[in-house]
Amino acid sequence: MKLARPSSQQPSREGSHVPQPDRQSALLLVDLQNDFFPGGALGVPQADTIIPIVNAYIRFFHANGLPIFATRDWHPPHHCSFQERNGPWPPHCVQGSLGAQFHPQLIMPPGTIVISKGTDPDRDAYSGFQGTSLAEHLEDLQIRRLYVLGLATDVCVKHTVLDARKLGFDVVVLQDATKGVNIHPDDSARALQEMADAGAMLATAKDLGIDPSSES
Ligand code: VGL
Ligand code: ZN
Repeated sequence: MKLARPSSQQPSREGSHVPQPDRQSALLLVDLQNDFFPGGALGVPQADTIIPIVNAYIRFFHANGLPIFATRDWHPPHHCSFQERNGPWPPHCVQGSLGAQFHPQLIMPPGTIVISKGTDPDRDAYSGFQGTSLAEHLEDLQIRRLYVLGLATDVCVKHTVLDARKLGFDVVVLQDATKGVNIHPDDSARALQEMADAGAMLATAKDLGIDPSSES
């Protein structure tokens, strides 16, 4: 991982001074794959309820000509994070499987940049920056601020956001478009606090002037 660029961003309370996306902003979708939705191998409770608002954010960024990145958990069979290898999780997001595909109701524009992670059989990667080219892509496009949404709040969203902050990106967590696994009931709330403590801003659609109920 590259070293941090200085960031002017200060820790911020929820909703306060949420910056509007500018030409150095990108949307980052985290692991919106079938296995993380209810009925999937590692289904996040109520994850399906965020799909309309995720699509609204995608439309907003795409309409403004801003880049959209999508990470995907992309494990080889017998990945070290699977229970068969004493890892914490059931098998999920195996490369090429239906469970590893993006949710069919997501409307991802052509040009969406897909970042695969967790591809090393012997290393897990909860962060979209870990072992990937995400940081280099963002630097190429001169992106300074990331708007982050997806699954799961308390696992991959959290690790991705914390890495983004360490790398010097400004981060806005779109908290109405994330859901957590919540192995402990307050895991998501704690994860959001941890991200805020690291200087991420927490925002909802209203802060960006997006009406989540609007279709197309
Ligand atoms: C994730 C558990 C295992 C995630 C990935 O995307 O949040 N969670 N692998
Ligand atoms: Zn995984």
